[in-house]
Amino acid sequence: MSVAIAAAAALTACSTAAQQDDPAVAADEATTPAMTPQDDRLEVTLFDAANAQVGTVWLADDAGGLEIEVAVSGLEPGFHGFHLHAVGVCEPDSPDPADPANIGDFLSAGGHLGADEGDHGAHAGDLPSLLADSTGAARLTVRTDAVTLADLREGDGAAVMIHAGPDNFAHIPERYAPDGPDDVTLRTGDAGERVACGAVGG
Ligand SMILES: [Cu+2]
Repeated sequence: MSVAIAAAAALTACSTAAQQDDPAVAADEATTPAMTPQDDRLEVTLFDAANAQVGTVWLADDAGGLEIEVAVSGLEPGFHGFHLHAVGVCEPDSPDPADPANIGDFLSAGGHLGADEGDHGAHAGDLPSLLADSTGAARLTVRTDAVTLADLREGDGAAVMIHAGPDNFAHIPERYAPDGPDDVTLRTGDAGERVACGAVGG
């Protein structure tokens, strides 16, 4: 019995010593901070128009793309348009830069990132919609290679935006719109008011 205990103790000591001496383990511990610098990831708080914190977005550069994870609560159950907008500000009752007479919550964040490079559904800031459950909570993790974290930080920054309603991605069947969707649909996806916003850079 005492021999077995001694052997087990020796094994434990041996494996601990081996881990400490293992150059691979030591190198990994030494380089982990350098491999995940803060400029490769960012945590963004989402606010509603009453300036209450309603969620968090985690942004992380990922080989050749950007991983976006969002956790939010307080939404109406159902689908909500979810986009990256062009200006890194989250201001209630603010003017739309494209139409300053138009005042509304988070409008100063501008249109979708990359909106001038195509129709909605092909904007760099277009993302899959959030699905809020019966409690109003939503979680989503998505990866895009249309932007990097550096793109979001540069210039005017960017805003992570959640809308009140579902996004149609400007996908309107021809039987409903023989001439194609109108300019508003092609620009916005008709996701409605802006109900939560998180600013990046700017
Ligand atoms: Cu939007």
